[in-house]
This record gives sequence, C-alpha cells and structure tokens, in this order.
Amino acid sequence: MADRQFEEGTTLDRFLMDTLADHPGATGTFVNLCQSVALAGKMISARVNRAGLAGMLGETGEVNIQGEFVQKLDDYANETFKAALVHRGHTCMVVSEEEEEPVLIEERWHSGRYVVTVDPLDGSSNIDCNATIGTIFGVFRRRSSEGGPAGLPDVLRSGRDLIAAGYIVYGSGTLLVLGSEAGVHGFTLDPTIGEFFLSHPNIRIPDGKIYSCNEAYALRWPPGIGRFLRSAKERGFRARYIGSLVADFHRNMLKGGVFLYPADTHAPQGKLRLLYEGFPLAYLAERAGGAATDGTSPILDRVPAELHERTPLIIGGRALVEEVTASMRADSV
Ligand code: P6P
Repeated sequence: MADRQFEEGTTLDRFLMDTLADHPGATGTFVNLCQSVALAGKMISARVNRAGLAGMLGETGEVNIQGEFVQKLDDYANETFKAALVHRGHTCMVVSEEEEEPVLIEERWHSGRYVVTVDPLDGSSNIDCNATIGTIFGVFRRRSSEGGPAGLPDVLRSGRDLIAAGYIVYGSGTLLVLGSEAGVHGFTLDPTIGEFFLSHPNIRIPDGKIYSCNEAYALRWPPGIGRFLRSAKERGFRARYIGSLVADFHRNMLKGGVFLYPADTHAPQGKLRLLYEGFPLAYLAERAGGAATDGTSPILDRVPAELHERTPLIIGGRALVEEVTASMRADSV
C-alpha cells in the first residue's frame, strides 16, 4: 500500500476520520477505540509529568501477577486504561499486565467487537528517576460471537491476528505511535491544548548501527549473542540501553538498530511478555519494514498458551534481527 501523504497539522481525530473514509464499510468503532486510547494516554501523561508533585512516586506495597512491586503510577495507568475502554461499546475484553485474569465488559455495557491487550506502564523501574516510560497496546477483533461473553480463545491466538497496535511514550514529550493497515504513524501531544498532532508520518525503520541490551547479563546468554555483539563492536556500533522497552524500541523505530532481550540461564523463557509487549511491538516493527523474533522464529507466528507468557525478544531493523537470529541458530547446530 503506497504511503498516504498527510498535511502538516493533522490531528489524530482528522487522521482517523480520513483513514475511516478509506473503508466504506467501517462503522467508526475502531476510530472510537483509538480515541479512547488517546484519552487514556493524555490522562496518564498528565499524571506522569507531575508524579513527583502528586505524591505518586513509590510503590503501593502490592505485588502484581508478575511478582513485581506495583508502582502507584502502574496502578493509575491500569485503572485509567480500563475505564477508558470498558464503557464505550467498542471493546469486549481487556488483558492487562496488571490483571491476573482478563477484564470482561460488564453485562450493563454493550460489549463491542475488539479485544485490547495492554502493558499500562512499561518501564516502571524507571519512574522514580524520571526516565522515559510508556504504554504498549495491541488490538484483536474478537473471534467469539458479539452476542456472548468474550473468553481466552479471543486472545490466546497468533500474533498475526492483530489488526492494530501502538505505544505511547511519556518522555521529553508524549508521543502516540499507532500502527494499522494504514501504516505506522506518530502523533505528538500538545499539552497546552490537549491534542495529538501528526508529527511522524509513515514511520519506517532505517538502517542503524545501534545495539540495545543489558550487557550485565552477557555471561548468561547463549554464545550466538556474544558473537553478534563482538562483530557489532568491530563494525563500530553504538550501545544504547534505557531499560525501558518502549523507549528503547521507539529509538530503534526512528534511528534503526536492534534491541535484544534473549532468554538466558536465569530466565529460560525470556523476561518480556508475549501478548502485550512482544506482539504489539513485533506488529509495529514488521509494519515499519523491520522484524522481530524470539531467537528462533518470528514473534507474530507464536500462539501464547497463557495470558502472561514470557518470550525472548530480538526486534528492530530487519537485517540486524536476521543477523542475530542466524547467529543464535548457529548455537543449536
Ligand atoms: P532489565 C522494565 O522493567 C522491563 O520490563 C522493560 O521495559 C525493559 O526492557 C526490561 O524490563 C529491562 O530489564 O533486566 O534490563 O532491568
């Protein structure tokens, strides 16, 4: 599909209405879902930007399904996303990193045709030191009939079934990146008027000599990772690692490079989550001309057996991802 050209100053709403016009049969439900996501992003952005003042720093004292201490902002982001999605008639179920079980839409709300998977606030360990964090989300069209309740078969499915995905980075500015069959586009929030404006049309991952990984774990990695990194250093690559997946991935989307969080002797399944981190970012990477594997096969070919399944993740520019994956395959020869 040729890259559609958009005018400067296009708002997210105008963009969504323009792409809606490209689909005569569309009902506008997906547009409404994206607007709900944008609203949640604005609310989380406002809270993140004054977290230090609002007494929101620190932990709630609870521990989530992942066994991690829940940061107050994690909790706020999770509740904000759920509230934005469940009352509007476009979503039938939300799967969140912060929720052990799927969140089903209550009977009293018309439950819609979409299922949303979300990491409400990725990079939590960076919150208190004011580093970039973000929200990651994916969108499936439900498989189950719209009259009945949604269930696990609506999400325990191939990543190839995603119809859209995106992330919102809360950094020096707030940027919503949305990918769908209309391509991958970035919208920057103007907080003075509360509007997202198209700022990064038609994002494509460029070639880049950057690798992003936590080298403190190098002794735990399979040899193929070490071989790649030695070669990268010999070729003059730069290292960049924020420790916030969404921020490290966003840099790759704009500057190229490869992010690596492989399985290791301490985490043989990997650390990152397949359904609401790996899948959405792999969808975006592929839509932007890049790639994502688990070290063996494409992330989007996977079918999760359970909601919070973890995965190794090698993601970024296609040539680099293929190079790392080939190096790791050589380990098993
Ligand atoms: P490590 C943040 O906690 C996170 O889930 C991702 O955002 C990030 O890429 C990764 O963990 C960082 O993990 O082991 O390097 O601290």
